[in-house]
Amino acid sequence: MLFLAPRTLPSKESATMQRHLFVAITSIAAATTFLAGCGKKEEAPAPAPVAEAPKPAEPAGADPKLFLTQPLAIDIYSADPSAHVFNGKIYIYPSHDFDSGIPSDDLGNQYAMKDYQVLSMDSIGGPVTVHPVALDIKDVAWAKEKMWAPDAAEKDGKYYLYFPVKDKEGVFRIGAAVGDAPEGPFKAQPEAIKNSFSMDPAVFKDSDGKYYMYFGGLWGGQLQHWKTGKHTPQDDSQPPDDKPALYPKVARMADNMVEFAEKPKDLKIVDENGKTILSGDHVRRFFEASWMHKYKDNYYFSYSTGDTHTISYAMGKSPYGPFTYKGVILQPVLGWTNHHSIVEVDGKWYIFYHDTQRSNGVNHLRNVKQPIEITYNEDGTIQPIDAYFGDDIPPGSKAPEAPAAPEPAAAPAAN
Ligand code: FUB
Repeated sequence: MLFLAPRTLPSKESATMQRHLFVAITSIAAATTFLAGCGKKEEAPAPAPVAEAPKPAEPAGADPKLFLTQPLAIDIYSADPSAHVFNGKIYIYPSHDFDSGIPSDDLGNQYAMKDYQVLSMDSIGGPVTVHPVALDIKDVAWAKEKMWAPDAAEKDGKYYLYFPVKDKEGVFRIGAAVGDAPEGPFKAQPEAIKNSFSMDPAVFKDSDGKYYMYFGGLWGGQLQHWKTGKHTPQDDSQPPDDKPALYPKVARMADNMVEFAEKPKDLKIVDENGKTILSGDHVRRFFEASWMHKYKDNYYFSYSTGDTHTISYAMGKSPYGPFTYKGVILQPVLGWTNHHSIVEVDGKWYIFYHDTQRSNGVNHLRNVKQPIEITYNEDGTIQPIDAYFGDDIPPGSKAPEAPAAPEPAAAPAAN
């Protein structure tokens, strides 16, 4: 069994005390901006015709004290933040949530997003710009519905937006769109990336200049439709509990950045004994939200465990793996989905994430939050973060504690 050593609360509290202070200050600023925005909306209501149903009120947000960091002070719902530093500035490529009115189900039909807007900021905690629509579903010839979690990359002064969307047959594919600026606009390629399937692309640039895409997602993300290597949508089942879990996929990008240079391969995740993580191991198995980063000589593949709601990670020595499961980076947040990115900004490493604080738990109305600095232990493992102090975690979702930091606790690495 992993996770034998529990975290100690006092050490966690002392490690996060300064962050709380910073967060408290930024929270008040953010809450003031948000409330001021809401107030403005209510000041001059048009007189409603008597017969017309009242517009649903903006949901009241959850108590800010329950959260380690606060929502970015912006007035759109946003989720799945893929952060990058381009030209010294922080850009976030999020999903753009909205209320489609579609009832919630296990396939995520309520996540019916139809465009992307990029966010940017000069520094962590600084003001955030919400850029105009960077890509609209109506400008993607092959797309039908559900623009889910995107990512972006830069190469030779061009910017590439990668996005999962269902095609006209209802099959998730991954598209590429090209632009001249990090915030877009982006022009979609006429077809989805050949041999792409499923969702949640994350593109990683290795230190040797090669780019790799990681992708895949269970349930509504359709990865199970490809488990035989062929497209078998009639078989929606997951592997039996005692068989290997479905792996995320990896493919090196071609030089033109809009094609794969190779057929996608499995990205193996194994336990501390080198044994494959099993399908029934919902605490550790990959579900969605791939992300890759490199710190010192180690590659870190991090991902959401879906119905156990953590961001977990595995370490390896090559962008293709294999990866050894190490533990939890981010404990469950308020809301069903947990989705993140990890990026270095000015010599410090941050996790960007989302939750449903602003909508007080409406799963498809999420908000990207102020990022949290992560701390590496001397052996390269990452100290786990608990960013939500409330009780509204879906039943059975709380993950076991991740391994504790070696004693004495190592100082945070600067880069
Ligand atoms: O935003 C839609 C989907 O929800 C994403 O693609 C998943 O990662 C989950 O966050």
